[in-house]
Amino acid sequence: MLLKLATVAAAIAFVSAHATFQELWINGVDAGSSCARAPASNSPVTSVTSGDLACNANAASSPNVCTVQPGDRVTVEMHQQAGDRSCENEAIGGNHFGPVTVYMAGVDDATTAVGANADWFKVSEMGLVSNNPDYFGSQVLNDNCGHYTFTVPDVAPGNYLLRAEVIALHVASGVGGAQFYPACFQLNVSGSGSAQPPTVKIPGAYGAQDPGILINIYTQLNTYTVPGPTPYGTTDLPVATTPYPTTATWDTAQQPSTVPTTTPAPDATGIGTA
Ligand SMILES: *[C@@H]1O[C@H](CO)[C@@H](O)[C@H](O)[C@H]1NC(C)=O
Ligand SMILES: [Cu+2]
Repeated sequence: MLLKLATVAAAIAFVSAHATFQELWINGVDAGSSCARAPASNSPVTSVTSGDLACNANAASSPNVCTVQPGDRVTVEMHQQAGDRSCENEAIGGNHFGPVTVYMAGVDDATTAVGANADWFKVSEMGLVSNNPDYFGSQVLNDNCGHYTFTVPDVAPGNYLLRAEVIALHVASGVGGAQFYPACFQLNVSGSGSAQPPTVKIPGAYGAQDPGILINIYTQLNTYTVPGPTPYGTTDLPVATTPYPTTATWDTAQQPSTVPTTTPAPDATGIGTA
């Protein structure tokens, strides 16, 4: 009986460590879930060949698109439980260590586009930020109450899907052990950009035995290869050889508890971004 209770408790703790990207900010203005495709659960995708790898399982599309333009600072926000934005709880809990990635895909209509059919390019990634000690992008995400910020590249105007992802590697030393936590948002890019970066398919861009997917992270890594293509238009910082500063760069004091469902007006300005 005792053993059984302990097993149940362990199972609950494991599930509560899981997470989803839920909210979006544009230049520090909270767009909440207004243009998010909320995944049906916080469970990971574990198959690199599943269509769910694009935008997660049974994610409901939104009637809205969020308007952004090249150069905008866009922030995605992850939490363990749907609707809970509290900074008291780690964004993704336990030892779900691994990279953060962000992709975009130009589509005809972001409210109906199917992620697994889209043509994706990576726009940002944060893998191993320090190797003294090893420190991953997901840990920086947790330092910042689940917020991760990137710059919209100089892409041609139109509708896009935005895909944010954490890849948790805590049990990734066996094939199929890596856990993917993707979610998509629906964007309309305005402005006068013209870039059409080279694209990959998701699923398709990752292999089960990629060096950043089949990996034992409980050794000194020194370097880490983030899965998928090289980000378009940005260069990763080199892996630091000094301890990563764990102080938040996002202003967590201004973290809201409610979740807006209305898209912000284009060109609104808000709090600083991290
Ligand atoms: C997207 O933005 C353009 C302006 O750049 C606008 O003409 C168009 O109606 C917008 N589309 C959507 C779906 O909001
Ligand atoms: Cu997990």
